[in-house]
Amino acid sequence: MTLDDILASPRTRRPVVMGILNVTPDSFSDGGEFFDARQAARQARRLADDGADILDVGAESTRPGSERVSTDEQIRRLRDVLPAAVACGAPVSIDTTLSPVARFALDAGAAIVNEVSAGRDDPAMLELAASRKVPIILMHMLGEPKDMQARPRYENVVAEVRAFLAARADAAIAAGVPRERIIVDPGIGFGKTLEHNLALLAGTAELASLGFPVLVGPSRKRFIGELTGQDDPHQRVAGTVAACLAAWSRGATIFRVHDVRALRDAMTVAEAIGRDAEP
Ligand code: HH2
Repeated sequence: MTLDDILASPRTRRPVVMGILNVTPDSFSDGGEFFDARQAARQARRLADDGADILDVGAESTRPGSERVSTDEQIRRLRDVLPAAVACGAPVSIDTTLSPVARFALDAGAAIVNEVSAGRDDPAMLELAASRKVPIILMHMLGEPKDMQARPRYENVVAEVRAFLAARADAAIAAGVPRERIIVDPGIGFGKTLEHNLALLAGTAELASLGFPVLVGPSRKRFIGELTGQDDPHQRVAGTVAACLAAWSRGATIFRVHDVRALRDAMTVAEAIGRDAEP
């Protein structure tokens, strides 16, 4: 899929599968598995072979309670991995909130910025996306990873997340990012209880009504374990697929997941049913 296909997905309804590559020692479900550059390169290839339309590469865990990773350390972790990911052929997104890290990744061939602070951590990020003419993902988070799960509260979670995303999209547009290059994400698990996550997934259509492609990232997250009783994140694949299908039926089109093959197969079946049901 090209970047244009990805950005057109709300119109075409083609599901876009984003495969996760965490080059970290401490991510919540796969920390340490791909910390070694050679293993990370192998995983990038596997995600692409499994049908990933985007490879999302990150060098900082944002799991609840995590500490920040410096610019230098993120770049050190990414140096050998990014060229290998880019060589797989799918567009690469860089999951960081620091503009020097994003700049390094874009220079190495990344094509999308995945910004979980929606441009609040480092104001230079929005200008960077504008000047490099790349799509940017703006995600909602309440608080910071360090404290975000300490009693998150909303009056109306869907309305508040929608308003936040609209305001951050306006900030990106003011910094020079064209509206056609903005993707929004409710930030499943980032300062949200089980009920908040379910309301946001159920309310995807309200988020999609902003007019931007909607990305959701429920993959292996704790709320799935809370519902299913699966404590091991690797056992949350079926729950992840169900969450993505529910969001897809309500207008989300981009899905950030660890288990690409499982979601690709599910989406192939769901799409075929949708298509063949049309008269
Ligand atoms: N979730 C995580 C990281 N980056 N980016 C977007 N746009 N949306 C998400 O929901 C999202 C994200 C957290 O998941 P993971 O990468 O598996 O874990 P960790 O942050 O511990 O590396």
